[in-house]
Amino acid sequence: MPRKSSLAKHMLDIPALLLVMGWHAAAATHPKQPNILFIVADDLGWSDLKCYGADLHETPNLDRLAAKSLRFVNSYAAAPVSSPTRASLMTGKFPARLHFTIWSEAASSAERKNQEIYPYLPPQTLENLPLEEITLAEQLKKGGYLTAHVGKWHLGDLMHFPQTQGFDVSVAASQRGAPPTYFFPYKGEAFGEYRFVTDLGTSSDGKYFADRKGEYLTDRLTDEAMKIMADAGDRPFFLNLWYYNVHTPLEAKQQDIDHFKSRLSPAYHHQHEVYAAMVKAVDDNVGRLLQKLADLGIADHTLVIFLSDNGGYINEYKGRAVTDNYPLRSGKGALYEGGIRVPTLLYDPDWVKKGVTVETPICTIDFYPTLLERTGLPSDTPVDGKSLVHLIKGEKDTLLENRTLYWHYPHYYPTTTPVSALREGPWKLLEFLEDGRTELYDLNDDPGEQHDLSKTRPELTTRLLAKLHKWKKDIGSQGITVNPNYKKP
Ligand SMILES: [Ca+2]
Repeated sequence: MPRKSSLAKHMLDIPALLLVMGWHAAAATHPKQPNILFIVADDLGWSDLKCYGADLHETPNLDRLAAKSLRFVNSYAAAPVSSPTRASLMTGKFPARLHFTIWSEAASSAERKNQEIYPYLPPQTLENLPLEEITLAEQLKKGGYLTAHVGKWHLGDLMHFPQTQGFDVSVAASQRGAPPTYFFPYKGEAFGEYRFVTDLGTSSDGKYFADRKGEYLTDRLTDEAMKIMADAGDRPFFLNLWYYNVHTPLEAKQQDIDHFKSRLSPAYHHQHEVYAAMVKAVDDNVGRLLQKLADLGIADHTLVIFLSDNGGYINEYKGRAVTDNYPLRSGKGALYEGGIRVPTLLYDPDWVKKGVTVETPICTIDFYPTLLERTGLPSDTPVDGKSLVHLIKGEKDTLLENRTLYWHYPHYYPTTTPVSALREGPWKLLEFLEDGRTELYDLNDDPGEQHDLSKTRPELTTRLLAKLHKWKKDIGSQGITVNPNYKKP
């Protein structure tokens, strides 16, 4: 009797066993936590995408993504230049708190060597993201994610590469902010130094891929990213895909350049056919990634985030203006809106069912807490950002609506002198650090920041300036100092 009873018990267990096996099979296709495809374009300006008002540029794939995503129209980079914004993405902190306020190379020396041309000296800032910082990648890896970085890094030297900051896999990272060329083998002279993108020049046996002649960097990064997605297996992945496009040097495929050259019009804001072709390269490759997610059967289980690290570059490259951030003022380097407001799309298959325009101001410091809350993982470190999960779920978030955002850029750039800024509701205050001059704008009425209200609204200006000063003090920000070697031109 005991034997029969035992057999009966086992027979009873069979459906349960199948159920368990079935669950495992389902788990293999759909891990419990969603995959995260985090795409950052470099220097892509506010109006560079069609879905943000571009005229010359063509971005059908990103427009299709926007049509089913949250499209943020008050989304800010935490800094007007590359490395600090990237540091904010990895740490959830204000760059000024990290003392990482200018791009890596400039922090090391270049800017401070211009000691005679500027009346003030910028502070000595970090050139490497400290290893002690607990990055988003480290948190997601600890939570079971396969963490992969592909593309531009710009958060430090080889001793501070993605592998040291929580990434299981890293492909094509670089210490520098731009490749010497966008064509294989991605190395050569640039800005008076020898630059290269790691990992892409040779095959695993150390030989050159002779057949890769003509290969374009952004296509290759996408190939590498798609391999990682396909090989991720049961583990949810965090794929941090930071394209080098559309940063200078301006280089693109000839047929795309020809296409946009034939479409140039004096009526357009955008006037650069090579830049337009570089934007197209980003769009083409986002299209390939979305198709790959569909082909792998994981499109309904993958969050897709797309944004830029700072405003568009409005200065000249080889004698021609690169882009225009209309209707916003200025561009990369500045704390006017054109330097920090960036196109941002967020698709969440579980919560976002149609395209929605989101007016609530957000910042790159917010993605760290957002992704941890969204994946149900704890945070081991305090952050400055706030979770966007309420917005993702279509709920109102008064905390975010009432929040004040801050910037501090104690450096020079062709578009600016050292400057700090805040945004509170519709109000935007800028404080120029050389002489303490302030400017105040109402972004609801004046998104192009053309009408300075600091003189007509002195009480408001004083209150906001005090708030900005308190923030700078509270986070331990670094200031500028008088330059004893300054020679007035
Ligand atoms: Ca950049």
